Amino acid sequence: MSSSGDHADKQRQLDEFRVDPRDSELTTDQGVKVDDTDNSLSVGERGPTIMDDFHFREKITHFDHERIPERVVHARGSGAYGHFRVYDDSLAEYTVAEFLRDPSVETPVFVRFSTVAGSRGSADTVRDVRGFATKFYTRQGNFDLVGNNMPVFFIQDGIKFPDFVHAVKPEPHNEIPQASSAHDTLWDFVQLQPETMHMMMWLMSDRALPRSFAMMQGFGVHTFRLVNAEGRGTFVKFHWKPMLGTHSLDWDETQKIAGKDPDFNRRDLWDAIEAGNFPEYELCVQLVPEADEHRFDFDLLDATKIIPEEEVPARPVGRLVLDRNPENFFAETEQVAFCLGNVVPGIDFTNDPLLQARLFSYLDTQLIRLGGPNFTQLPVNRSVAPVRNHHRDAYHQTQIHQGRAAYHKNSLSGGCPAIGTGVDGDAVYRHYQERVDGAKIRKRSESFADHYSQATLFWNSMSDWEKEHIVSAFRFELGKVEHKHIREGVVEQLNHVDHDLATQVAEGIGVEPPKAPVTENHGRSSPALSQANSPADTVKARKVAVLVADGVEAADVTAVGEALTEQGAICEVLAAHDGAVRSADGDQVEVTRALPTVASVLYDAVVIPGGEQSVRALAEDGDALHFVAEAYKHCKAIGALDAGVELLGRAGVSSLQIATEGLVEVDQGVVTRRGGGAPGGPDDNFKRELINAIAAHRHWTRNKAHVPA
Ligand code: HDD
Repeated sequence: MSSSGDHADKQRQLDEFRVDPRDSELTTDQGVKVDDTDNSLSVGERGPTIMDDFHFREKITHFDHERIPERVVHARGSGAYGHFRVYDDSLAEYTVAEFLRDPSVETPVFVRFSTVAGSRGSADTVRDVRGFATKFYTRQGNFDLVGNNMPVFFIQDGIKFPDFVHAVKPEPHNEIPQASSAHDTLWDFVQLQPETMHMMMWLMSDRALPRSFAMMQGFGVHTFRLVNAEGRGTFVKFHWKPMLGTHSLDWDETQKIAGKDPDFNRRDLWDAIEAGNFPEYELCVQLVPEADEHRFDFDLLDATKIIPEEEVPARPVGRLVLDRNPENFFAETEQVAFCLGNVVPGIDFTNDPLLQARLFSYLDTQLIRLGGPNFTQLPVNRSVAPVRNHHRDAYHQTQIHQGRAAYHKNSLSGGCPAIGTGVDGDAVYRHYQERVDGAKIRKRSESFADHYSQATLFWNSMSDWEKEHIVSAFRFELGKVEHKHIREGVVEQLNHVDHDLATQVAEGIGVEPPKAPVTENHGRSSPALSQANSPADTVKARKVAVLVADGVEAADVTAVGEALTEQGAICEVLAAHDGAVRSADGDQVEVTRALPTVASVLYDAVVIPGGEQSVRALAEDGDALHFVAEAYKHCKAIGALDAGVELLGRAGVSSLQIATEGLVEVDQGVVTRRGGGAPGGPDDNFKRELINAIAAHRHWTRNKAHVPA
C-alpha cells in the first residue's frame, strides 16, 4: 500500500481475484479440460444420459444454485467504484478518522445506488426512495455510510421496519403492484402512522424521480457522532451534494421510461462512467456541539427530522468521484454487503432508535443473503487495512490461517495478533464514553411527538411547480387506493400539514375536503429544500436528440453537435432509419440511432435543424411528431432552426413566441431562429441560448396541458 493511500489500493486487491477468460481452454471446476460441452454423455445416439457424466452433473448443479436471495429491501441496485478525498484538515479538531482529516489520503470507495420497494428486475424510474450506500475502504478499516436520497425516514423506531416494508411491498395475496407505492396497504399504514407524514411529503415530491444517480443528493439521515483525540464528541449529519445539481424526471415520463428502458438510471450511470463523465458529489457535514443537543424544537435522535441548513449550515468537506464500473454485476454489486456497524475510529453512533435497530439488521441480513459470516472475505467487501483476528472456519472460508493458537491470550503465536495500543498514531477504535442511565421501558420519547411541523416546513419551501407536482402525486397514488376510508384518513393527516394541500388532494380523489385547518400553518420555510434552488448551470451528461431526414442542413447538425459536445453533453442524431441521411448539400450525415428504437423520454432535449425537405419528411413521420410533442409536454428544452420551426406547430406545440426573420427567440425553453445564421450553421447566440435552456433542466412552468402526448 502506498504511504499516502490512494484509490488504486482497492483495485490492486481486486486484481488478485480477477479471472480473464482470454487465451484459456474450457475446464471443469476441478481444472480438467473439456472437449464437448454441448452433448451430454449418453448410451448410443438416442439413449439415456448416464451418471458418469461428471461434466454434465457439475454444470447443471452449479447452474441450479446460481441464485442467492435478493435483498429484502433495496433489491434493485447499481454500483460503481471511485475515490474520496477531503479538501483540508479542518475536521481534525472533531474526529480522529484519518480519511476525514487528512487531505493527502485518497480513499477508495464502492457506491451502490438502489430503489427500495421493487425486486431485483424492477424498473429504475418508479416513484421511490433511492439508496445511496457508500463503502469507504479506509486505511483504518471499512466505513459504510448507508444513506438515502431523502434526509428523513418513514418511521422513528426500527422495530416498525418490518411493518412498514410489508405495507409498501407488493400486497401479499397477489403480489401486485410491483415497485409502486400506489396501493392500499402502504396508504393504510400511512394514515394510521402520522410519523410517516414528513417522509411521505418527500416521497410525493420530485425527489422520488431522480433524472440520474449523478443528479440526486444523498443523506446519512441519522445524527452520528464524530469523536476527536480527546474523546470529545460532536453530533454530525452527513450529506452528499451532486455537482450536477439535483434534478428530476416528469412523472408521466418516468412511467413511459419504465417500459422503454427499465434500466434507465443504471444505464445512465454506466454510460457516464464509460464516457469519462464521472459522477461527482461533495460531502457536506452539519456539525452540532454536544452542548447544543437540546437547542432545537425537534430531537436530534429522531430520524423523521432534518436540521434545516439555514439553522446549521452544511459545510463542504470533501469530494467523491465515481470513475470505474464494476466488472461483474453479481460478484461486486450484488455481493457488496453494507453494515451500519462498520465504523472507523473517530465515527460513532447515537441513540437514535432507528439507527440502533439498523446496527442489528444489516449484519443479520448479510448472513442469510451471503450464506455465513465469511462474506467479509468477498473481494468487494474486503478491507484494504489488514484483517487479523481469531475468527475461524464457517462456510466459504477462503483464508488459510496459520499457527495453532486461535485464541486470545496466547503464548504459542507470540501473543499475536496483539492488542492495539492506541499510542503513536496507532488508530484503535474507542467507543465514545456516553453516560446512560434509565429504566427498561417501551416508550417513545415525548420529544419525538411532533409529526407535522417539518412536513409543513417542506411544503412551505416548495416552489409553485413543486407544489403542483406534489398534489398530482398524492392524487395519483390515492386515486389507486380502493378503500375510501384510507383516502379519507390520508386527507385528514394532510390537513395537519397544510389545509390548502389537503383540500387540493381531496378534490382530486373524490373525498370531502376538510372544513377547516387543524392548526395554522407556521409559515416557516427552508429554501435549501427546494429543487428550484439547486444549481442548473451545466449541460454535462445531458442527452440531446437531433431529428433529421434526407435534405437536412448538415451545417446545423454539425455546429449544434460540436457546441453541445464541447460542454460535455451527448448529442445523438436520430432518423427514421439507421445508417446515414443525405444532407441538403448532398453530404452524408451519420445517424446515431433509428427513431423507432428510442423515444423522447430518453433524452433531455431535442433539436430540429433546418432543411425544407428534411422537415417535410419529419412532419409526415408520427414518431418524429410524437417525439417533439412529448419533449414539449415534459418541459424539455427544444431548439428549432429555420424550416425546423414549422415542425413545432405540426406537433401541436403552439402558443409560443417564435423567432421572426433574423432573430433568436427564447420562450419557456423553446429556442428558435429563422434565417440570419452564419453559413457554418447557427450563430453563437442560438447556441448559447440552447445551452442555457438545456442546462436549466426543465421548464416546469410551461403551458402544456393542450399538447397530447
Ligand atoms: Fe435499510 C438495505 C438505507 C432503515 C434494514 N437500507 C438498505 C440499503 C440502503 C438502506 C441504501 C441498501 C444497501 C445496499 O445497497 O446494499 N435503511 C436505509 C436508510 C434507512 C434505513 C437510509 C433509515 C435511515 N433499514 C432501515 C431499518 C432497517 C433496515 C430501520 C431495519 C430495522 N436495510 C435493511 C436491511 C437491508 C437494508 C434489511 C436489506 C439489504 C441489506 O440490508 O443489505 O438490513
